[in-house]
Amino acid sequence: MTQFEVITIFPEMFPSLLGASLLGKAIEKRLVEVHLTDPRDFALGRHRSVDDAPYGGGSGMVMRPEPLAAAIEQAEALRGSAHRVLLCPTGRPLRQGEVVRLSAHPRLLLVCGRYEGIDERVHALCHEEISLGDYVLTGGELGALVLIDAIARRLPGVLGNAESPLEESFEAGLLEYPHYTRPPEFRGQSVPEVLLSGDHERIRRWRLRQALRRTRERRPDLWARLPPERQQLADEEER
Ligand code: 4GS
Repeated sequence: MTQFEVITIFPEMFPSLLGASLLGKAIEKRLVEVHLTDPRDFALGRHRSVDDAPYGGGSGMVMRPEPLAAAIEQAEALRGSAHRVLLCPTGRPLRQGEVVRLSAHPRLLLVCGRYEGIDERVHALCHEEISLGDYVLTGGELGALVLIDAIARRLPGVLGNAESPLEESFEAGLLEYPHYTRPPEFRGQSVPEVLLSGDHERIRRWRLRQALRRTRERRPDLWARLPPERQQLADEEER
């Protein structure tokens, strides 16, 4: 069971994605809980503003610290303390290693940034910062949803038999092998003969070889981290 607290000024971005498919079932089965808290509910003043102009000048607005801190503290007061993660482009880039590490926390609080950025004093309230990647989004909400999805699918009971969480590429540091289903021939392209052979050991070795070759060709960064004895299997002869 993992509980997520999401701090967002756009809570309406969440229900449809959290309600569909495997994530929806995981929430139904209470394997995952997601609570949304809107900092605007804690904003004071006639305009309920959650942002303000940056000290020192410049373009864009900055999220004010008080409504964010009040939202974080209310969520934790109601349901318990949590590991606090700020979604922002200056964070550590999200990779499967981060997903595995964060999965160990029973409660995760995800703070979604908006506007030009968040007042630096809110960064100090969080345990760590995670970035979805080196591109600019309109806010941290998609990052929070990505984290919820990637963590949820690793929880026992979420995937069923349809997919296996560990066989998948990134946990082994490899890209996936190619997949095929019926028909055996499609627009002149045939399914590799080995997959129709019924020889499970031969299939396993072929798939590993394909995964290694694809990783070498497409992701030299991942390839460089593989131990030489794994790399060597890419050029192994078919027996
Ligand atoms: C990301 C990112 C992001 C940055 C939010 C500009 C609005 C935006 N958040 N990973 N202001 N990449 N945030 O681009 O997490």
